Amino acid sequence: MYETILLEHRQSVGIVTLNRPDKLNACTSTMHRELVDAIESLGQDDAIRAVVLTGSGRAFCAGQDLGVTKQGPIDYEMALKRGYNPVIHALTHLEKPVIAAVNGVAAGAGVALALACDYKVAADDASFVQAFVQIGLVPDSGSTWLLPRHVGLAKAMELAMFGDKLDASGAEALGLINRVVPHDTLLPQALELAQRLASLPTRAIGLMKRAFYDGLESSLADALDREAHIQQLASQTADHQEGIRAFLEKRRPTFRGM
Ligand code: T3D
Repeated sequence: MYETILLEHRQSVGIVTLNRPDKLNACTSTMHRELVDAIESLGQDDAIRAVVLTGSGRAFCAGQDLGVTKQGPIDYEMALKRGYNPVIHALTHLEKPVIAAVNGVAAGAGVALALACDYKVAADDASFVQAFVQIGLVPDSGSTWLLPRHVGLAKAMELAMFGDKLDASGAEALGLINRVVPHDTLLPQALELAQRLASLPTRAIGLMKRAFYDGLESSLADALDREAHIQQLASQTADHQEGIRAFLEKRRPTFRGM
């Protein structure tokens, strides 16, 4: 169905795989369109309660396909507004948990794709490069917002200005990612995490995701108001009723994502 990505449903988990391995899964406008379409379709599918984003072959994503520059001048502002930005928006606004399973090198906008996911697990041989500076560009695709929020301003500036490659354990130590696992176990471990998230109250997780993002840009007073509002929404879900019943009945809850 798609040209540049694969979309698979495994029980209640959607797996999106960037699939241009010969180009290290570098992004094209087709890939942008297909990613937005796939993410939105997973968002609309009630049977899907968690998503994994990964890459095929030896890379996660090498950022923009630089071969495209051979085809003539690029309107970068338009390319970002129509291409990358909607992908980052789709990932961060999907009210379901998204796990990045970083299987190899992530460069430029490829790092931003991982950062826009809610949990990042990387193979022990994965690496992260703010490659923009090496080609005279600035971090984009949300990197100037996402990167300092993960690692702090000083480290974000260092990574962006020098453009040095960071290995997986260094990325974990900085807080860029959550966990490093042996390469061969990456997908099974990412799927296990995703299945675990998919068994939790999906509506509550979606609401907390929205609140965390909104909270990054608001005052404490606004956050307090927002929490009161979304708690009201969460309290109206069947999963909340089930959580309370299970607690009182001293059993494990069975959440259905509703
Ligand atoms: O244009 C806009 O819309 C603006 C948006 C910009 C967003 C951005 O992401 S800008 C940043 C773009 N990305 C880069 O600058 C990264 C370029 N790639 C690299 O720095 C390195 O390839 C890597 C660090 C990612 C991996 O290094 P390594 O040594 O493991 O692999 P390699 O040998 O460099 O690459 C292997 C092949 O993949 C090679 O092709 P070949 O020689 O085997 O035919 C290489 O050309 C190709 N490749 C790697 N990255 C890209 C790519 N082809 C097209 N675009 C790439 N980004």
